[in-house]
Amino acid sequence: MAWQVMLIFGSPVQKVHAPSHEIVNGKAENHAETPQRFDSVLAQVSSPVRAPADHGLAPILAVHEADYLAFLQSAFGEWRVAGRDGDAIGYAFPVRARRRLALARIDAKLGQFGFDAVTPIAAGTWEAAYWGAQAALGGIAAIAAGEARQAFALCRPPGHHAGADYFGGYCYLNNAAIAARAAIAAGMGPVAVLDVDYHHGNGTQDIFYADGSVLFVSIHADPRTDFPFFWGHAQERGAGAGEGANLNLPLPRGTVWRAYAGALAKALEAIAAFGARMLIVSYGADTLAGDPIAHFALTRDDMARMGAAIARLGLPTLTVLEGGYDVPALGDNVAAFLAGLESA
Ligand code: OKP
Ligand code: ZN
Repeated sequence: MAWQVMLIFGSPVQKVHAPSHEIVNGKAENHAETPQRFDSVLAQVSSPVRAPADHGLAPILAVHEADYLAFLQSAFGEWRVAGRDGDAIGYAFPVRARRRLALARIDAKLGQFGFDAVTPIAAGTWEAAYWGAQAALGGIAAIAAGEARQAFALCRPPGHHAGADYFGGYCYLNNAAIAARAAIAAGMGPVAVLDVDYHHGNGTQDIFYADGSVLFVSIHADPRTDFPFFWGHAQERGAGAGEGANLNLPLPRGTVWRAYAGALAKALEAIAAFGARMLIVSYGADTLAGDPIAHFALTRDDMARMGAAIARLGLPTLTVLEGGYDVPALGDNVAAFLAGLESA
């Protein structure tokens, strides 16, 4: 048996982000993306979780706009200064002529940089997102240094819906994209990002859409029926230098392993054909049957099968956590996926 070292990174600071509510069916409901998700994973992973070193803002600035990062850092304080209780959440969004304006009011800034009503900025959101990104960077640094062939970053909040200058879909900093750019900077490219979260990773797609140095492949619920609706359609194939370096494989609600495995085989074939030398997996356990906000029907054993199939690529791999909202089951699914990844 080939023993592979899987190093795991995460910081307890990531738990300080605890948004109270999101808008579901027109009403405020308890937020699905809770700090308990972090504990569920922590309790089930087999090796100790390392606190990441601080790699600073520079690798985050390789993906995100400086004014967007400044906004994320000041938004909650501005919300309080404006006399508001609870978490900061926008209500007006510029569907036409989106551009940088010198806006004074916090509500206007929330609309300028956000795209939905389910992603509040709470006390500690910036710190938690920052350390989640550092966890992903810790994984890249460990693989680059030859300390491990594989790493897992316990990222929460998740990242794959966040773009260069926007937040949404519970995401603020795009951990997978930050890791991909860091891997390229470390000479580990070409890089492929494989996104197996239930939802399309629109932020990651957008960041690399015209960038041929990163292949983005995503298997997700058909955006005609599921969030994020406006992106993730099969005809989105990349542009300019990135033409052909974006592959969306949407699947219907109710998808079970047999159909999922077919899409996964296509995804893996595309990654091999691209000549990737480094793989980043955006892993969401929300493909599990019974997930409270998602509608595929995979099992815990399917998570292990998925990990094993991905491992057969034989690439150095960083897995970053995205979604998965059946909190008691989350850690066990992550552990099953990682065991599959380590099995090849
Ligand atoms: C974030 B990630 C629930 C609607 C949920 C937002 C989903 C964000 C998913 N009734 N809409 O990709 O897991
Ligand atoms: Zn998801």
